[in-house]
Amino acid sequence: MNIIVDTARLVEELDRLAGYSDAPAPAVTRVVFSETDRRAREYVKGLCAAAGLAVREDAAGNTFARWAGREPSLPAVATGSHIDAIPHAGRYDGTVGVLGGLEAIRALQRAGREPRRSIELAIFSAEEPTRFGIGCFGSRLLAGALDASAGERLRDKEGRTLDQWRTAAGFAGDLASMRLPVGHYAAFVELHIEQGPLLERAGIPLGVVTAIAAPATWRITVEGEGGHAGALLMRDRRDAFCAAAEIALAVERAALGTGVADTVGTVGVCDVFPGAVNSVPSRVRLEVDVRDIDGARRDGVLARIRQACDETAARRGVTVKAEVINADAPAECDPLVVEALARAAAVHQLPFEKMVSRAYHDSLFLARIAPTAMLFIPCRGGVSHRPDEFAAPEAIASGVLVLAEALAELAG
Ligand code: HGY
Ligand code: MN
Ligand code: MN
Repeated sequence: MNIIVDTARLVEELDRLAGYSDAPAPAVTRVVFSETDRRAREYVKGLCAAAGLAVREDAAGNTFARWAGREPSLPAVATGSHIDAIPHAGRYDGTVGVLGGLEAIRALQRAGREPRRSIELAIFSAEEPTRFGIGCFGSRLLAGALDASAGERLRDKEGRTLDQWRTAAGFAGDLASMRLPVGHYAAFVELHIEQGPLLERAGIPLGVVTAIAAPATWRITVEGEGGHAGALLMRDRRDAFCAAAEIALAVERAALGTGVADTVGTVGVCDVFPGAVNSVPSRVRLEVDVRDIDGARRDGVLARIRQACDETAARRGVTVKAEVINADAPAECDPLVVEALARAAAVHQLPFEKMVSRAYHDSLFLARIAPTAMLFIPCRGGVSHRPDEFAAPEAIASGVLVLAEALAELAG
């Protein structure tokens, strides 16, 4: 029988999931291990159980919902993404890959398919860096890109550790026990909105991702000297914010300096201490995000930023400490999985184009332990990480249809 996507039901589930938010609609805020995240997880696990999937959670809160195949001992084929959302984000980032992945499995069940390999939906804990400053800690732990020491090492801004957060959220167990070996999955495919404008501009309904950009996150702490905004004369100042401002502009200059569109640099967090209008800033903490599809070019940008930190520190008499949170290699997607997606699109006469992902995803780490590729659908105006993020129902349906087709082929 043909695979038919129940689009209306899927859109209703996406809207229901968006309701689990710590920000007023249409914004979505859902930070890992918050009460809202816990309730959203319960909702999604309920949908998986209703589909007859066997659900398990690991020590970091990664959730796995498995549809047993005819030969359950074989490595499964997996799909999935994340349901956590940065503050004031949209409702499609990550969730299209989770609920869309679930709908792909349900569509195959309704079509009477009986795949040889099990098909497993994976919901990774915390693809977003909001809580601990690093993205993808769930999939990093699965792939061995983080080891169990992360339980103590990863801390939020108040110093609370990953171990404290995950235990309070009910995820006990040993982080070392959750690692998945190479070969655990026969293939992994992630459906995701593009989070950029290229597919919509080209009028193409699908993107098959061939590589994922290399993200790096730095925490830069600038220590100057505070004082009274009225009495402390300009010539006597060591203003931490003005020094940090120079460093922020150096980040922009270094990213533009490669002359290549693939290089991007962002200062997304700036905490000013003590944060009073009549007090000269004594300490500023910047969080810096630098990416490129070419790892060496990205590292060249980081070197120029570090040089700018040293120059600014010397000239302004402040101290600048740059702490690398992560500096990951880019990922190549697996050609066989890429071709399975291309064939699945062709079966349904849906045009696609091969492209790179400038956003990072859990696939960046799954690619270290399984043959991995991603399937993109357009989002309006390429907008993401904003409340007006939008993916049209027919775009979502096309993505789920091709995902289901590819999963069926990969699972035999
Ligand atoms: O930042 C990213 O690329 C992802 O959306 N967390
Ligand atoms: Mn995101
Ligand atoms: Mn995402």
